[in-house]
Amino acid sequence: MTRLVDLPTQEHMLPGNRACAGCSLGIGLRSILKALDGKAVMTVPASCLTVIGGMYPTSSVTVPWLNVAFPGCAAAAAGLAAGLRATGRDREMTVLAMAGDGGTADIGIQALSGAAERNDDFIYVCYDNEAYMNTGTQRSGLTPAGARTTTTMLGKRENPKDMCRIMEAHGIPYVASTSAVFPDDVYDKLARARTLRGLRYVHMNTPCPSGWSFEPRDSVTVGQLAVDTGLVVLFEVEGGVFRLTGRSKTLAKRGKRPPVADYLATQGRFKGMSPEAATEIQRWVDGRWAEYLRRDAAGATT
Ligand SMILES: Cc1ncc(C[n+]2csc(CCOP(=O)(O)OP(=O)(O)O)c2C)c(N)n1
Ligand code: SF4
Ligand SMILES: [Mg+2]
Repeated sequence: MTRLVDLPTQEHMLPGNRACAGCSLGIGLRSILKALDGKAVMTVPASCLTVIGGMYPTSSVTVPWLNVAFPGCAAAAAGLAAGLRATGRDREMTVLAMAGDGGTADIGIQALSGAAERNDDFIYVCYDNEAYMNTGTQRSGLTPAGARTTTTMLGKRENPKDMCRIMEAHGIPYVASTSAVFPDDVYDKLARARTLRGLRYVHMNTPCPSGWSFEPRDSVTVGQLAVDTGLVVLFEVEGGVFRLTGRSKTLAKRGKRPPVADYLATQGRFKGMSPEAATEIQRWVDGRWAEYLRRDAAGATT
């Protein structure tokens, strides 16, 4: 694993952007662009990311970037990849489609699924801040159970979709789960994905102080606690072989995780949740964690 101090020093994000104070999205994007060596062209639908990349006439990135319609991130990336191939430039740069959880798991899933079925040649990163944040925190298909949003005033009832499983079911060459607050893990996964061809999917948990209600200075600790409790798991699946990575691998060896209640207590969006609801989430996390351990041990394809 690449150590933090060994990440390339060249920056492809400029100092300063228009995201909220403490937003972890900038940390994640910075690591992603380092891994791609700045040789990328991006497609991005309406989202908080648009705010970082391009509120005309300013931008915080040095790579070419297309703002596209909300459902069309993967479709636009497929077109770009085809164009680069047709002009013999597909080895020169990576096509990077990057969308939020709403733009991926809800409105963009049709274009993404089609591109995965065709195994179109681009990297897709879903940055998951667990709601429609740019429009004021409405629930998405990836909002966790119990979280209060402006459309789930009493807490969401359903668990989030498992996007990585959905993407794995398409049989694509690479699927990974990471967190924006672990730049080394993000970097390694994008660097690996860059070497492969076809559709590569990376899911990046992205703590959001404004929508989750915590202090901007706590983004990294909140994101780390999500991983330590097992709510967010760092892993990759390449050629059907599953393996835990980074902090999740360490946790698996240690065999002990802090309770999910520790994580829930860090954020205003879970305030007022009943102990029974918290126990239910713990049970859900424990079940998934056991499955991840089993798959890691087996290097399994199922
Ligand atoms: C077709 C369409 N519907 C709705 C919108 C309004 N809209 C813009 S950004 C956004 C939320 C995006 O949520 P997500 O993809 O999770 O990204 P985030 O804002 O959380 O970063 C919505 C609903 C739109 N631009 N286009
Ligand atoms: S709403 Fe959340 S994800 Fe969007 S810019 Fe602010 S902190 Fe970042
Ligand atoms: Mg979102």
